[in-house]
Amino acid sequence: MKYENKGISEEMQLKLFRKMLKPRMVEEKMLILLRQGKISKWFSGIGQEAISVGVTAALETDEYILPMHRNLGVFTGRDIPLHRLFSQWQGKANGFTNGRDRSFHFGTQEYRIVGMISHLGPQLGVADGIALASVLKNEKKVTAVFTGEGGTSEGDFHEALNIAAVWELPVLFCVENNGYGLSTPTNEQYRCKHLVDKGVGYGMEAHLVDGNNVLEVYALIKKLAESLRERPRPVLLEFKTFRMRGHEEASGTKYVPQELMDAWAAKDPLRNYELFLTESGILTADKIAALKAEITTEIDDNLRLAFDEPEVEVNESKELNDLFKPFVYKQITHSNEIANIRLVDAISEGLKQAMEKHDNLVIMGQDVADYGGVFKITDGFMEAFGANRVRNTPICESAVVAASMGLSINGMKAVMEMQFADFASTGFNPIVNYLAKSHYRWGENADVVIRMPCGGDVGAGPFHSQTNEAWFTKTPGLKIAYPAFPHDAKGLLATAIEDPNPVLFFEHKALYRSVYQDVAVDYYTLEFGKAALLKEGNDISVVSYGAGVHWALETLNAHPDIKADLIDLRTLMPLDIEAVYASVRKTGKLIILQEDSLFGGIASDISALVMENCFERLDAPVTRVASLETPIPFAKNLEDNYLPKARFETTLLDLLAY
Ligand SMILES: Cc1ncc(C[n+]2csc(CCOP(=O)(O)OP(=O)(O)O)c2C)c(N)n1
Repeated sequence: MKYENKGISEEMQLKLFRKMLKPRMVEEKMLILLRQGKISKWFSGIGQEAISVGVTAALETDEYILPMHRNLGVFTGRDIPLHRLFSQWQGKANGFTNGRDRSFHFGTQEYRIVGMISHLGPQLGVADGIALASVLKNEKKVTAVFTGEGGTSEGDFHEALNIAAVWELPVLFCVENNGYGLSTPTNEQYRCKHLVDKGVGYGMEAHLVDGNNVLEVYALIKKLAESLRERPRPVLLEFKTFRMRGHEEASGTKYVPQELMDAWAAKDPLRNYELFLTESGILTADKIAALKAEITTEIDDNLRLAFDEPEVEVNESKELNDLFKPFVYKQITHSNEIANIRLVDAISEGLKQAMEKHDNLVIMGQDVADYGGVFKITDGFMEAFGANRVRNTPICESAVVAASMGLSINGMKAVMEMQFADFASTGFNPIVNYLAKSHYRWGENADVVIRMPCGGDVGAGPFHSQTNEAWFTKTPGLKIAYPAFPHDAKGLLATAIEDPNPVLFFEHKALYRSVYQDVAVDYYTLEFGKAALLKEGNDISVVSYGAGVHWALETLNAHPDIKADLIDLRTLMPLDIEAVYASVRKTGKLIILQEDSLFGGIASDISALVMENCFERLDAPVTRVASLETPIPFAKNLEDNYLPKARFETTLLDLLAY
């Protein structure tokens, strides 16, 4: 291998050697411990150290790096005390996740490292969000994100690179091409000659780099980082290297031809660099021995600390409490000035006032800028707040959700408009796996609200009419609001934005322009987890949310003889189940009306909870009314038949007669 010092000082050349030696020696120790059954899985980065080490050393310590499972050199390069890494890998409290996640699946703000989730691709979009925040804050910082060549086949890679290019974000996309994705060789992964050729397609500067040559990696990244800080733009880097061990230790390397192993063994980044430094007179055998002794002592001392640490304690209330970042609701009341406005106006007004209140709040979504969004909620926002804070996105829900997370990591707030709630399916992974799980996993909140225009009775067919809250109520770590009235919508949206946790905010399209209410003109908040009692009566309890509330009202208004409690849940997570219990204990009968199809919806859980907690007080089976178990159809008569509106009346009367 050929090394050129590229003007790098001897001191730095030595530093880079030490920085590569350390992860190599840590790994060698881990492999021994693995064989002794003292640690669980291990993903080896042996032979790839020059990339992690070169990139990390070239960046400032306050610039974010988003590493993968083979980037131990990023973690050691930022001088994380080894015992904390060892505790992390042993699932102990001194690690970074309180034993809640394994291996490299963690981040740490202290070291400006944001670890991967298993799904590989989402962190590429997170890097976009972090870089966007740096640009908006005028910080002149670069963000580096890693992926293997296998991960480049995911849609997330395309989405993240495309956004970074369109928005000129200072992101270094570092592809470590190590020949295999698990057992899949590159010729079964992609068909272009080099992955770096894709840079042209994204309109992005791109470089092919010898990933086993630490001086080349360091010099190039240093030069690029300096340039990107001054002139923000993304760069695609393909580092050619090789995975010298199995995908993870247990899986072996049988499928890798021996010649390939031998050829790459000859290119070992550490041995070759050691040879170069020795031949240049920068390193001596004595110095190498001293360095190894020093690192061995560091490893042994730190391992002792980790092994001496007790197993993580089980504390159920701590487990539950750590799901969300603590948020103390602050009630903000309004003056008496009111206006009679529609749901759509209330949401728009609430959002606008939140933009005025939080100058770190950014709105992102398709067509939300000049065009004002397809429902015109953000009409005029771009003029009021500028194109930096009201951002049109390309059509890429997954990367925009991920970028929202990145904004939050880097100190901002994000509201994403999902053009239609139906399209959350293409952003599903980062919602349920990234936003929902980050605080529980490593204490990082997701200060993100996703607005979800949803619902049927609009003649829009299976892909523009779904009310898909049940996809998310199942997932711990998400808060969910589903207002039915303008006053609630405005106040709950303000609270959703104040809350530093991820909130899905459902807005029923059929109610946007049909429901009017007197709404306070000022900014105000409403507390989550508080149902509203819209009607009071002793005959029966009716529980619903969203459009269902209006259908129930219509039915009850048509039957003034029925004396019912009508409960509008307003938020589904947290769920005000106590309000439901209190009502059922009074009436003895409960009917739950849900717009979505029946199976697996929140009505089922409410029913189960009431059976479990109010059984003795029930005079009839809890009854659920919901849509048919089919997709929602287009034609008016089919849609009317699908929706539970008509069935509600007959079921209500049957239950009253029980
Ligand atoms: C979405 C998803 N699909 C599949 C996997 C299983 N898996 C984990 S790592 C991996 C290979 C990744 O290959 P590459 O991106 O080249 O990185 P490398 O492991 O080679 O460093 C696979 C298939 C996963 N974690 N996530």
